[in-house]
Amino acid sequence: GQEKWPKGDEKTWKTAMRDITSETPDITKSIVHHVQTSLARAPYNIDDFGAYQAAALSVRDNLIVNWNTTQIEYSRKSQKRAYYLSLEFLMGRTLSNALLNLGLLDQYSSSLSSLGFGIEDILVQERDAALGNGGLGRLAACYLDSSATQELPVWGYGLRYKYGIFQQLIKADDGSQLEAPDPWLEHQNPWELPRLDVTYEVRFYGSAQRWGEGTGRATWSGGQEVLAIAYDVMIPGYGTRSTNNLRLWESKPKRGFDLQSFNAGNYERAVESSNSAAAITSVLYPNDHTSFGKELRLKQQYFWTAASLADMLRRFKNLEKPISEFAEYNAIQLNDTHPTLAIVELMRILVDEEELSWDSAWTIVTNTFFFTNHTVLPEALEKWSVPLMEHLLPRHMQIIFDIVTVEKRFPGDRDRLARLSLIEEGFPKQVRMANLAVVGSRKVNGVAELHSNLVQKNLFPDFVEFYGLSKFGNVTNGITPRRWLDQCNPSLSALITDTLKIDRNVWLKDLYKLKGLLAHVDDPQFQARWAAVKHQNKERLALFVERQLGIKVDAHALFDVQIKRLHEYKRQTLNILGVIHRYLLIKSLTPEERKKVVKKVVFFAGKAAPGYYIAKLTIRLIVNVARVINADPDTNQYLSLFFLPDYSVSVAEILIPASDISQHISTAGTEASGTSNMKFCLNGGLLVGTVDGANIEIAEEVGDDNVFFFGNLTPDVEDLRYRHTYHPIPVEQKSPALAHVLNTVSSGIFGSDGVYEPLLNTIREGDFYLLTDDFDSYIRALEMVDEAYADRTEWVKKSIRTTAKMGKFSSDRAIQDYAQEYWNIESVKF
Ligand code: CR6
Repeated sequence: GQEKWPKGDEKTWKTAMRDITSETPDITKSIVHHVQTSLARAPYNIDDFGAYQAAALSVRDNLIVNWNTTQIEYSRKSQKRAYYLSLEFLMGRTLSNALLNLGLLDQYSSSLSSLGFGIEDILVQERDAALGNGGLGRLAACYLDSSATQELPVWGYGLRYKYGIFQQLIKADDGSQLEAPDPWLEHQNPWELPRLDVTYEVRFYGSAQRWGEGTGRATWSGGQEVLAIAYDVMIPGYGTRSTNNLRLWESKPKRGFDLQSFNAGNYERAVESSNSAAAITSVLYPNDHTSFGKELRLKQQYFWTAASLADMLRRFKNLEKPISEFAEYNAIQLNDTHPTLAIVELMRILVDEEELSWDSAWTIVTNTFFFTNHTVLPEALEKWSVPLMEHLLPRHMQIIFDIVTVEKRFPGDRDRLARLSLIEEGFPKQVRMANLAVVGSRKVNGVAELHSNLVQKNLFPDFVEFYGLSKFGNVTNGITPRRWLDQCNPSLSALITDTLKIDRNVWLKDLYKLKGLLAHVDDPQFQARWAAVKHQNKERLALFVERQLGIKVDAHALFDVQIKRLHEYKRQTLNILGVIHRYLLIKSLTPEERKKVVKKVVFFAGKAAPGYYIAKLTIRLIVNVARVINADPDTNQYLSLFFLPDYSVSVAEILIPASDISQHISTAGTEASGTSNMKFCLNGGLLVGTVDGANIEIAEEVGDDNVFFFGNLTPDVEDLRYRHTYHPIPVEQKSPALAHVLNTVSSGIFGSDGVYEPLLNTIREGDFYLLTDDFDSYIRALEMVDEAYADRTEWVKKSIRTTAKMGKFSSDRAIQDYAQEYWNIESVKF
């Protein structure tokens, strides 16, 4: 291999520079060029971070060229486009993905090496772009990758938050979560292009005056005007030059300050108004599955939808088509209810500005929008108070009231229409955004079969009755195999390519090709290579943990992983109580009996919303149980436990390839889909899970015998909850094993003073998430995992079969579904 020079070694750089001749690879020249010009630094002064920046700028040059070509082709062909409106895009790192998609990884690796740098050290210099909370935001990122890869004219629209999801710190003394800001833009971000010339004015407050009797028109004026500035993030497709755009908006005061106040001698007030404009895009709301109704959040939503629609309109007008054809050229996907105001904003533009009749405008709107629901949990369903809306967006509130009255004109009985109501009665009245999204969209979908059924049956049954079933559908989520296999698990990718004897770029674009692995399941040599790859990934994780937490990890043990946002419905509590159960059990065994114990390392990672008390208490319990278990010399060779702080896309890329088993154990009917379950399986990890979300479809594909299912089923949940309320049975009676675990925690061995009582009481009283009902069956499932793992050959076969049957879960398939069944767009080839 190539010799590795010390970082930023003066001699290396100087030699490399002196030796720049016509023979020098262009890539090397380009990196050096960026060091000297873009970074304005002397090459011998460059550290790993500088080398990362220069490499990134050099790669970006390629992207810009492809991006421009693609966008010109889109304009030239004037085909229908689709827009993905998402308040979250959880992109992670870009450099390695861009290198993979451009097919330039090897070249950059050797150029950097000739300059004295190792590619691995360079890639980890990049800070994650973490503009999202969890699955919903990462799904948006996977969909952008798949759209570009399939050469589909799809743009994303989002917000350029100055601070992404908070950094999670674990307090040394008591193990609780602390939040710190994520200043990801501190250093120049090479992956975005500021478009200082692409700006729109967005209005807030003011008043709306109706005019044009019977037309529904009005003029909205006064209030505050804020500027939206575009930043473009290039999204390269894999194995194609096609490069799409993710446009993120930044807010700015329209003028440096409010001149009127300034002239009146009120300097402070003038600056205040400019601060309030900049505040709109300052921070991502760190809540997953909860909506608080905060004014600033509503401001974000309107600011983003208004700027995005204005931008789409401007692009559409360049086509010189009549406005009545808007929906023939534009499809807009609403990622959850967050962008629902776009429906109202498009009505405002069409009625007030384009002066279309209400009915023509409504026809266009309801042919343009598509709505994806991502959860049935009531606390996540957004509602905005009518007084707040009237204050912030007076014209939009009028339009919503008009939609209500106009919809009532349609045939159907009054009662039924009342139930469709967009306005919830009460003090104050509230606008139900999900209902508005359903009424204003052409189609509504959930994110896995079970979830889409629940959307129809439990969330919107009256709408199903009113509009018919054809308005409702399902698109099961997917993940991009580029990032979630090739990039995060290069050894497995290489083994697959070698085994299938087809080009990597073929199976990475047609994931069903993985089926070809089935022919090799019984080949002992292949099994050994497969197992060796998993082991290597476990060693990589062990090293990572040792560096982070200073504790050695046994890579020969069973690796059991649960990584996701902390939430009661996801039941990390069930998992940690199961760990305690295992610990107590091992302690009760004789030395002879212990020989049969399957050695296990349990990993947790995930953030809790800063205001979510019970979720934060769960983290604290996990961290403190880990401290006790890992320090117990009597048992720690059989069982150890880690909570990895500050979970992120990049941390997931290390954890997922290393897992033997992962946990997806939500109360049945609560996890809409889950997407990490797909990532684990694609990397040959098996699942222990409930019959919920996409777990069900994964089992359909890979076979029931390769998934460890447990727990109550969705149809029984309601009845069980009813019984908890009206015929409660004490935990001691329902599950003596669980009662013992709860009492052990209460006894104070993981921290005294009753700190965990509020958490334990959620189980002892009410137990909304059914831990008492599922605990024993959960423990049995984990025992079955142990038994299966004891037969290592069988286990490896299960692992191979699982990966082989994951074709369905490529986000390429999901995006095809959207493109064909919903958006009606075609790829643009050039
Ligand atoms: N939290 C669902 O809970 C789903 C993703 C993406 C979620 C999860 O099951 O896989 O969306 N929902 O569809 C919301 O964010 C509201 C999630 O990420």
